[in-house]
Amino acid sequence: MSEAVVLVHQQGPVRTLTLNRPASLNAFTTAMHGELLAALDAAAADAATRAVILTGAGRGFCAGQDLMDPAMVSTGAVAELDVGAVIERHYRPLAQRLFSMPVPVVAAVNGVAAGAGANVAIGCDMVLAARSASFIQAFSRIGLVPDAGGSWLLPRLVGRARAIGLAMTGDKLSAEDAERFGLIWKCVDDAALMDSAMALATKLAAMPSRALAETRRVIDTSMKLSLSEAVTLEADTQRELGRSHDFAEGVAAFIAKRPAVFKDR
Ligand code: LHQ
Repeated sequence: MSEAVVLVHQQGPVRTLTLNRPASLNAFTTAMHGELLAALDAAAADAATRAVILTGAGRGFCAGQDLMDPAMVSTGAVAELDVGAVIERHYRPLAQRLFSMPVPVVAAVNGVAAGAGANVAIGCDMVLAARSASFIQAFSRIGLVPDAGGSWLLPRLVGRARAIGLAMTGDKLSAEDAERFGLIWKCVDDAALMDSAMALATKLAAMPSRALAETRRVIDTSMKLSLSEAVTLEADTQRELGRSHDFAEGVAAFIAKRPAVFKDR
């Protein structure tokens, strides 16, 4: 049996998913798409998993679509490939899965993240990157536009000027500049990456998962709402969460000066 192209490791409430095609800088093949989506679905369905880390094996995080995947080159004519169908079949479900996870997802970007690999990374809730890592909107280099949710995310994260600059030039952005631009949460020393990711994921795992997932939802939704509509969404969401176990537990724990034990999903 061939080795899994997505490795799964559980440590307490934290599940680490490692993209595992290091010889190709973990570029996406059809098989890797299948395994990653299944692994995210399984993490979402497992009540004992309260945070997920996504990282890459070897020296890269993910180089985007595997441009040598037989599915792409078998016809001998790349122009005959329906790239839109690849997006619909693989990148849409992946982006939407990340944006609807019931628990936080931390990207631990260990090396270069290019094309769809960069946008899968920044589609995670919090992104830590090793100082030697980098982000490349490689699409323009091969005549495409940012995908995997990148066209939506980039301007929201870094503003229009930087989004267009990064996407048009396809230039490499260092992890330090990515932090400075607001593209990622933090850049850390290479040797500290996985410990930092585990510490962050462990902290998030002890927090009220349902409220964290709802936090992502209201922030993402607010981008297309008026202030009045956003406040209505806040009120509606607080009304629901206000009836939850985790809210009662959080308040009770605060008053009793004890750690809270959250359990809602
Ligand atoms: C690769 C790849 C790769 C295969 C490195 N594929 N082997 C959606 C739908 C359908 C179609 C198209 O696209 C999309 C979305 C996208 O993601 S488009 C963007 C696709 N990605 C790219 O264009 C990035 C291509 N890779 C690169 O530009 C470089 O490899 C980067 C800048 C990422 C890293 O450069 P280096 O550190 O110099 O490494 P390298 O180029 O030597 O790569 C190491 C190996 O990995 C090498 O294989 P080899 O056998 O020569 O050692 C590369 O061929 C392989 N590899 N990316 N996407």
